[in-house]
Amino acid sequence: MKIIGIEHIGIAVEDLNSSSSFWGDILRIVHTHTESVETESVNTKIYDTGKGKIELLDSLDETSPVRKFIQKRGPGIHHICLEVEDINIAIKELKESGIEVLSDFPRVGAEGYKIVFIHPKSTGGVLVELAEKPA
Ligand code: CMX
Repeated sequence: MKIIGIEHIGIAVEDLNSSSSFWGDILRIVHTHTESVETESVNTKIYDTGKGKIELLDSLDETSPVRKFIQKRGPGIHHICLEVEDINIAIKELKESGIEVLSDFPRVGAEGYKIVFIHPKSTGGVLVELAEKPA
C-alpha cells in the first residue's frame, strides 16, 4: 500500500455555519467545497490550506456518527484522512494484517473520493480514513 500524504483532518462541529468563521474569516483558509454526504449522514465544509485540508463536519440526521461522537466526546478532531494510491490494495493489505477496516469495499465520500475507515481500536484511538482521489 502506498500512502501519498495527509488529505484532511476531519473536525466534528455542532453547526457548520457558526463554526466556519474561525477557519474562513480569522485564519483565512480558502473555502473550496460544501457538500451533504448522505451515505455518511454528514454535511461538510472543506477549507484547503494548499498542504492539507480541514473538513468541518456536522450531522445530517439522527443516525450520523458525528452526532454520536459529539454527544459522547464534544466537538473536536473526529478523524484524520490519509490519501492512498489504491484503496482496494490498502483494504486488502490491512485486512491481511488483522486491522479492523470498517467495510470490505470503498464508498464514495465528499469530492468523489473513494473512502474507507479504520476502527480507532486498531489505530491507538484515532479514527483513520483512507481516501483515493477520483480519476
Ligand atoms: N475517534 C476516536 N475514537 C472514537 C471515535 C472517533 N471518531 N468514534 C468512536 N470512538 C471510540 C469511542 O470512544 C468508543 O471507545 P470506548 O469503547 O473506549 O468507549 C468506541 O470507539 C466505540 O464508540 P461508539 O461511540 O460506541 O461508536 P460506534 O462503535 O457506534 O461507532 C465507529 C464508532 C468509529 C465505528 C463509527 O463512528 C464509524 O463507523 N465511523 C466511520 C464513518 C464516519 O465516521 N463517518 C462520518 C465522517 C464521514 C466523512 O468524513 O465523510
